Amino acid sequence: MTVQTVNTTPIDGQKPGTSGLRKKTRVFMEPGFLENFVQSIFDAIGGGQGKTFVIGGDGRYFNAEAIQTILKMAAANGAARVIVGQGGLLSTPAASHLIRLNNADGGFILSASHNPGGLDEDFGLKFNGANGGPAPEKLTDEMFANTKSISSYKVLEAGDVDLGQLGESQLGDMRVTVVDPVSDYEALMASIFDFEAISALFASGFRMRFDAMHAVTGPYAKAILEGRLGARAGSVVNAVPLPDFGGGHPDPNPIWAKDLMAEMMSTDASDFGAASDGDGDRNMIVGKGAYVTPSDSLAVLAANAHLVPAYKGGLAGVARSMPTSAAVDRVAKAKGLESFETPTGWKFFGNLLDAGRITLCGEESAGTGSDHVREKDGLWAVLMWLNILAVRKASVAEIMTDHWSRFGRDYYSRLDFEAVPSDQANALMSDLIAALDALPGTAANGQTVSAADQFAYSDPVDGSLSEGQGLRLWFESDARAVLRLSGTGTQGATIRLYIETYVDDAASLALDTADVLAPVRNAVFEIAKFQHHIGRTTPDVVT
Ligand code: VG1
Ligand code: CO
Repeated sequence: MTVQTVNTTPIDGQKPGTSGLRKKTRVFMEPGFLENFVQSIFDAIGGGQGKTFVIGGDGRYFNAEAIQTILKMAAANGAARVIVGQGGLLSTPAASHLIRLNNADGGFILSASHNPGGLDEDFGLKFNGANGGPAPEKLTDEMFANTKSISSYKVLEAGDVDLGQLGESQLGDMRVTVVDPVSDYEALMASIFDFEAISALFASGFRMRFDAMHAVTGPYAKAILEGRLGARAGSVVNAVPLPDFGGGHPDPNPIWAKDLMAEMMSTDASDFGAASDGDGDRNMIVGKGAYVTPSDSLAVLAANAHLVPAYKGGLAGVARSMPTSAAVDRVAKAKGLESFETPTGWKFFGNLLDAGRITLCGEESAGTGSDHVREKDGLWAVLMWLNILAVRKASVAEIMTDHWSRFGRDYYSRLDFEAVPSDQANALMSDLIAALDALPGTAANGQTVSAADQFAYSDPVDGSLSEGQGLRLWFESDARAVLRLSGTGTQGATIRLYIETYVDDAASLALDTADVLAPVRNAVFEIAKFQHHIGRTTPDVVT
């Protein structure tokens, strides 16, 4: 087996976005594309010599082939050892855990997360560091710079590694360990939660439906919920990971998890419903007739965390991404906890978690997590809810009503405008940025802007500054709107508009969200000139 140095030319790599690099699968499959990006990663982290890496993905189309390439490149770059999930599978949180558990130097996670998979859909690759978390911006900037100047990559000329077989093998001088993707993760979950209480809940007849959306969480949910905790057989649906996720979007929200929503809103609903995304880091929580917004879910978990063994000593602090509603801030205030507002993307929570400043964190996009790993963790969030339900012996709807009556309610919604021509989306944003300073005092649709800014974040741990992280508009009516462009799409631009408003009078806690938010929504359409710039005000997805 010889190491080959292959000459190559720079790729049109684009900057890794919110979560790694995402492209159409066919682009990743172009000769040299994946190789260029992987070599750019090795070069950015100071090479692979003597290092240990974790590798796995969400099982989407091209997963297995890409892993073989990365293995051969890791060997050629001098890596000492690689730990791979059997069949090439690892959920993002499980990969994060394996990096930490094995003191690895980092990991390659192959996923485009909630984006659809298949030859004509999306593929993605992200690199996580030794703390188990997504590479910080400084490192992704370096990777990007390397993709533009790269002239060669290294690869070992060798046959494929058998990823179906558990155990050890050699690839050149590199040791390859194929591990069960679930077992270490399951042990971690058992160390956090009261599995006895959750088992007793299921034994009492409690019914749940977990929709794995044909993505990577299936094997984890089957093993833990049905196998270990005794949820009745068939509780986990769409449990077998498929290369195209069965043709759907593995995005756990009421739009893409329609079947689950339909069941949970029906008369024969289970007691508890949940779903996860492509790579297993997101979660959707829904009770009988009661959908829980991710922002509210984070707040409820923060308020009830002390009921879960791993958090019974209390929380160090909490954090949310900027577009996430202020619901968790209210809990933090009541509990006297420090709370942080970070830019979108899990990489911004890493320093706060590492420094012990926060224990729980989350995003409006259905990502919730804690300091047990350095990624958001879908199944962990589901187990948090189950543990809390088991202790409180109340329904999801009762828990929500109780929460709002204590803290008030932050009505919340996100509107996505997808596949907008990039020049139009950019013009909408840049026009609004140019008008930002003059906005306070402006009225539209009966709503008056009280303040407006562009979010910038200065990391409290290392002082690094991240600018241009979204536009914020506050209204005199106690509402807030946020606009930003997605960093995970692969087609044109996606404009995300986030709207929230706070109420705390008892009579207003059970209103229709769309009705409550309509005045502000329409005001934003006017102020940001949606019709003029993109020719529409109807979003593709509302969550
Ligand atoms: C989206 C979400 C963001 C999340 C990111 C990665 O990013 O809004 O909250 O961290 O996806 O999640 P964007 O830039 O498209 O808004 V995952 O589960 O897709 O890795
Ligand atoms: Co994901």
